[in-house]
Amino acid sequence: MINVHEASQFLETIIREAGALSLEYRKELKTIRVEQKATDRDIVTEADQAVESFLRKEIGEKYPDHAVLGEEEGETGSSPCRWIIDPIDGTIAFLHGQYQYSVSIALEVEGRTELAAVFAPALNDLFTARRGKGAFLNGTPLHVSDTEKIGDAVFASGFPCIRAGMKETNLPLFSEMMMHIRDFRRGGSAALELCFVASGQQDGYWEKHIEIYDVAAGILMVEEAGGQVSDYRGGREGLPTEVLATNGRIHRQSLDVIRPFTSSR
Ligand code: LIP
Repeated sequence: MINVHEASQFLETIIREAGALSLEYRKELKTIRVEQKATDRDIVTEADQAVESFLRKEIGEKYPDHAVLGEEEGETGSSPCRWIIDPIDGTIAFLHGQYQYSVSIALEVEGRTELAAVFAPALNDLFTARRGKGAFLNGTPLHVSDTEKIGDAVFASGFPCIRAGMKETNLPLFSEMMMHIRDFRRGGSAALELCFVASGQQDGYWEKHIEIYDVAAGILMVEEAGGQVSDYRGGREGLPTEVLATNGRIHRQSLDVIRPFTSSR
């Protein structure tokens, strides 16, 4: 149905080009057009829109029958092959001139992610993964950390719930986690946080009310690097809305902290 090897080469080419396009906009951050989305703290820039349009054009030319789900334009087409795009994951980091933003793309075939790429253009770091073939950073194989105890772990998370004005803020869970872990980081791109778990720079990441385009590529990255990903109860049915990703060794210890914060579904 699809030549996955050829698709992975295509993916690497277009994600690098998309990253280069974002860097052009990054030179003009003072004058970039910014629009409000669902709430006044939820924003989109013209760079997000331009990068998604570019990726849709490239995918449409190469694979006209494939479906595409993108953060800015939603879902188009219907096919067992679906490209899931976050054109700029970490829009706020991007807008503030920070390094930690990414372009994130996953290819799903019959509902299962087969290919993933996350590119951090300002760092020139390209993370890639292919199901069953491992995860890589700029071509070098990745492996999760070997941290055994949650007390030695560095975690990351995010707070989309606050931006969306939700009642559930992640702050009570954040306070509890801080009592158990070595330290915490908030970079601003869920896709990159997952890549940092895959590369062993961080031992874990949790986030709720996150969207599939934020995490589809990063989840495959963690799993292919030997880590574990689940919802807050340890299963998969709550994915991708709730995500707990760890090096595997500290997954159970992390679930013990997180489980009491699971809401009913
Ligand atoms: C963002 C994330 C971030 C998360 C945000 C948001 P965007 O994606 O990746 O880590 O905490 O709430 O969803 O909107 O910049 O593509």
